[in-house]
Amino acid sequence: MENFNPNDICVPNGNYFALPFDTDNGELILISAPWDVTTSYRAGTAKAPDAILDASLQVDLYDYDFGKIYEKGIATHPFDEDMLSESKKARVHAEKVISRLEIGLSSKDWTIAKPLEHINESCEKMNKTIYETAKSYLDKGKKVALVGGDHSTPYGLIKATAEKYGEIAILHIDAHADLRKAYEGFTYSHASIMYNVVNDVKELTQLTQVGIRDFCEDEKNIIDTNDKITTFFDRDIHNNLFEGETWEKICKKICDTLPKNIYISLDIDGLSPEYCTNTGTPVPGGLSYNELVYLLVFLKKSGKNIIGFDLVEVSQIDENSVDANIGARLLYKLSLLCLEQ
Ligand SMILES: [Mn+2]
Repeated sequence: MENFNPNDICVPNGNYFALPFDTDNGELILISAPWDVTTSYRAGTAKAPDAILDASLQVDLYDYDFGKIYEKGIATHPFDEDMLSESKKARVHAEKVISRLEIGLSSKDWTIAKPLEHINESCEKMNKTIYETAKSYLDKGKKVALVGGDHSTPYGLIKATAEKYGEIAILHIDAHADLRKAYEGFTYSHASIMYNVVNDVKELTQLTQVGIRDFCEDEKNIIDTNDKITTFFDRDIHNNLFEGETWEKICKKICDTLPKNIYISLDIDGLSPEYCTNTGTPVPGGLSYNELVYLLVFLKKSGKNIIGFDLVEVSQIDENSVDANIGARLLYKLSLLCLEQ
């Protein structure tokens, strides 16, 4: 930090926010996951880590809520070019699968089954890479967070974090419930992340979902019958706000469902689409930026310990959009939450 003046013009150094930390002296390590294989509607989120890193250079480091806490150290794990090229290859297969399913072919049809197998293998390899990278830092006593990529990418991080802490509670902010079993035949679909976590991560004690407004009947049944899952549907949140309940009271209810240690999985489409115009599967409704920041700061001020997080589904297909800028600001806020006060 010696030669670093946070008030000066920012000099890009390959790190998020151009901070002068490395993976040895940083307290929080950010892993980029340039991966976008199973997105179902619009692709593009594989480019998010790069776009967010660029936009992060515009973020003022001094924070209204947390002052100079960044001095504790936010470091950036080296960018994984291999993951990006593997994502591009697997995406070509995935698009074939999706277009064949859309004309009514069965996932057992041989023209689908073979590429599907290839895609599922690629996704497993990506999960393993993220898991091992995260574990290596967690073993050194660091906190770890992930910048996606689509919502399949944090699987390995969630697993490694759960193993490290012995139990894990997740605050999941999203438009979608993500409880679909192997959506479109993809075992590790972005639409299945919470289904996979609920079923595979035995250390999971609680999944609290906020902003959910897009789900199928099967997903609603899972929500209704699994007592580890509490869902604050977007419609209920907004009905309550319209009828006079305060956002503070709703945040308190959300907070009360969670233990002290929490992991946050933030899909940018949990926000209203005006804040994430390029995201893969936007849905009207959702939280405002200020509501989300209020909730995050509320959790911290209520004494929660944020043990890790992911920020996923940001996309900046249109270079002039504000998506990456908003993503970078949320990445910064979430990073600060992880640092010890
Ligand atoms: Mn989503």
